[in-house]
This record gives sequence, C-alpha cells and structure tokens, in this order.
Amino acid sequence: MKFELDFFRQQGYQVCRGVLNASEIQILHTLLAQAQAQACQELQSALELPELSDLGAFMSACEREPARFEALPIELRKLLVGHFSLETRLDPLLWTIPRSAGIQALLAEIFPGQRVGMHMPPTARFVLPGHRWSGVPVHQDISYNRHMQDFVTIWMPLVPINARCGGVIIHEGTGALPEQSLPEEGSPPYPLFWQSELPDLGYPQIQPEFEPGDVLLLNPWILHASAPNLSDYTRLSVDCRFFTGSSQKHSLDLQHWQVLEPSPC
Ligand SMILES: O=C(O)CCC(=O)C(=O)O
Repeated sequence: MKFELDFFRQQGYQVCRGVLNASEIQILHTLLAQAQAQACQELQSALELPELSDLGAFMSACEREPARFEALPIELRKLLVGHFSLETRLDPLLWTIPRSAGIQALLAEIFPGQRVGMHMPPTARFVLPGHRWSGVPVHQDISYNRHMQDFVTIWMPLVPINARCGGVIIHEGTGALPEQSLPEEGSPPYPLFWQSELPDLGYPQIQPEFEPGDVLLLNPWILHASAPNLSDYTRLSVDCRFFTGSSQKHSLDLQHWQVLEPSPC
C-alpha cells in the first residue's frame, strides 16, 4: 500500500481511504461495541438513572451546577464525556491498529526511515446519539500533547461518518498556524471537561465523511473539533498519536512491541 501525502504536508490534514482491512475493523468494532454497552450500564447504575436516556438531563443539570460534575470520580467523568475506561484503552486488541499493514505503510510515508512510537494508551471514544458533551471544542492537538515533539494524530471511526453521525470538523487552512493561546479559564463557552475552546478565526469548516477503514491524519497545529452526533447510532472511534524522538509519557515501541516508560526530561 502506498500513500501520497503531499496534501497532508501542505494542509495539515488528509483523509486516507481503506487503510484498515475488514478483519481489523471487525476486531476493533467488537471490542468497542462491548465496552460501550458496559460503559452505559456503569453510568446508569453509578448515577442511579432509571433509563439511559436520562443521561442528557443529568448532564444539563451538571452544566447548570458544574460542581456536581466535578465532584464525580474521574473515571465516571471520562465516561460521561465519551472516553472509554483505561482498561479498554489498554486492551492489547487496540494494538491491531499499529500492527495493521495499512497503518504501517502510512507511518513509513509520514516518518520515512525514522523509528516511530505510539503514545500509550490510545484514546477511544463513544458518542451517544445527541450527547453533545462528548464533543471536544475547537483545539490544536499540540496543546493536549506537550510530551511529544514530532507527532501525527491518526483518527479512525468504526462506524460510518456522515452529515448526521459527525466525526471531526476541520478548520481548513489552519495547518501551519502557530500555537494559539487558550482563552482564560472560565471564559465562555466553559466546557465541562475539555480545555477552553479556541476562538473561531473564520476559516472554512469542513466535515469529511468516512467509512470504517478510512482514517484522518491531523498535524499538531490544525484547528479542529468534534462534530455532533445527530444520528440514531453511537459513534465509535479511536485516535492514536504516533511520534518520533522521545516522549515524556508512556509509549509503545513499534519495533519491539514493548510499552516504554516515559523518557527523562
Ligand atoms: O473524536 C473526536 O471527537 C475528536 C478527536 C480529536 O479532536 C483528536 O483526536 O484530536
């Protein structure tokens, strides 16, 4: 498999089609669909919700009274914003991604001749229909990932992504912007969990469509945000960060398939 990445180098993002094969997609989808069912049960029972559909009302109440959200255990807060548990993110089945021939071909094109690591653990997300609280506000990946110098995000959905089941909104033309300063904490809109939203600089916004197996490459500077899920099915996706050089957090060595301790500063 060979990829032409000139567009990525110029624009800071690119959609690559058919990177993961059907059996890789099946492994990842099964893992995350089971984990999502379990996460929903956990949320319903921990929050004592009669129905899962009461989750929206619970989150709206937290928006009116953020202290209520902040008082919850961190693992519960993460589930509420669509982050799978650490146990799921550490599942070796997620190594299907860096072991995939398609992903390896992409990495060889992005980092030619270089030794590549994957930040551990990868992020895996579920976005329940209409659950807007799982949406990451407009950001640059650099501001969430200061522990790696040279990295690329590979985002991949495990369900079809279209105008209703949204994936990622890209602010086209921002791939070479310098790092933007975050607005003062507390300035509106104040997210429940994420860093404050970067201001909209007026660039055109696009929302690519995907089939499972397609992936999105993002450089650390491009402005992007989650798109809402207006469909009637849950969005399942994984985002992995691959880097060269050292990392000050745990990573997966893609040559020896070992998890490495953080490098000293
Ligand atoms: O999956 C999402 O909704 C957001 C992903 C994202 O912003 C990222 O991977 O940097």
